[in-house]
Amino acid sequence: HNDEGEAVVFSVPSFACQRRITLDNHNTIITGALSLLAENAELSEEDGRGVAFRRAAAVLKALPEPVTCMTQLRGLPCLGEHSLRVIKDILENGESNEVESMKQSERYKALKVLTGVFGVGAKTADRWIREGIHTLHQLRDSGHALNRAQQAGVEHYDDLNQPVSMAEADAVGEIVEKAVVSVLPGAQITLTGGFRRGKPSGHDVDFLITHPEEGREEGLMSKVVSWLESQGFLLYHKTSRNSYLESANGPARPASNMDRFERCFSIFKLAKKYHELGKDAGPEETKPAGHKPWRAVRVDLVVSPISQFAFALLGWTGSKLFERELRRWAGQEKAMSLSSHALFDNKQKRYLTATSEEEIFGHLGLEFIPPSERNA
Ligand code: 8DG
Ligand code: MN
Ligand code: MN
Repeated sequence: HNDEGEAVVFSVPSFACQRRITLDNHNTIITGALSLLAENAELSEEDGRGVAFRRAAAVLKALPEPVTCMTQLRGLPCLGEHSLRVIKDILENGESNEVESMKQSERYKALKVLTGVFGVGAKTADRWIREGIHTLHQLRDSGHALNRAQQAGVEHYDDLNQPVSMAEADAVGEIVEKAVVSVLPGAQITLTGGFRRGKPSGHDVDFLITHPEEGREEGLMSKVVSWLESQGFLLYHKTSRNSYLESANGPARPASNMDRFERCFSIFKLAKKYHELGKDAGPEETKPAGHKPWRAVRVDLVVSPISQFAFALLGWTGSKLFERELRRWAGQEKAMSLSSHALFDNKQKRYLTATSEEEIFGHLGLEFIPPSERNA
């Protein structure tokens, strides 16, 4: 409130990649509600609506203090009629009717349970729900053939739906580091994803691997994976060549060296630390049934040649909305195409190289936003 006792009117730039969004959110009830609506839209394969709610939430996350009345939101970008209605409801009633009833709906609950299985996306979940499958029990009894990812997802369901802590991320990092230097001394690993943005927990742990000498990283992924497997650290892994058409917004022209970029979606078997085993952890015979001395953790590994490292680092640090907004900014405001591999200038018809994230923001005419402020 200013001197006249009027509520502050906020001002926020249009693109999320122009804002500094830390984890210090002053409007968690509103952003939580909008994020749930976004999630529900995504689970219903309505991606356009999903993005609209994500953008609205990212505007609220950028505000320096809690919203108290609707007039404060006048002139803010990305707040559509629907989002404004939800915000108004929360300001007046403390919660949104629409969101609360959505959370209670059988369809939403079933979508959450089924897409909570690693390897199950919105399409598959929707098909199962239409067959009357709403729970894991019903899925098991249905006799549906599950692919390898989904089998692992069902087997490790509880572990994979429990957040990964920073300490666990560090423990995974030590293992990956050991694997990488064993198979290629001099190779470097960098923590990316939510943990690089300072999040205290995550749904997985993301790493980017490179070598300072261009080309030395070739074939690295399969060696790292073999090492991890031989040491018994992997419960599941699927390595894939990067398909350059990974996103609809990717550059139109692939560069020649793209096929060297590999990634691996995996599930690690991570030993629990002594203190995590529980008060009753003792000799094997006295442990309660079902207590195991390890947990399953989702880990994403990406290998990038050093020439693309800055783009890969920027692209795998997130948040997902921040990345999307960076690409939208590049295309709409700069006539450039940004991906996790490169930045192409459509007017100059050439690639703009970069060896740091700072340089990429510079090419894009954006102020540098550090990872801890990319939590859009
Ligand atoms: P969380 O795991 O803590 O829930 O959050 P996160 O770390 O932000 O999410 P994430 O799902 O692990 O994704 C991390 C980043 O990786 C995100 O910015 C987007 C990026 N990413 C994918 N899939 C792909 C992909 O197929 N291609 C590219 N280039 N980037 C991707 O998640
Ligand atoms: Mn992650
Ligand atoms: Mn990930």
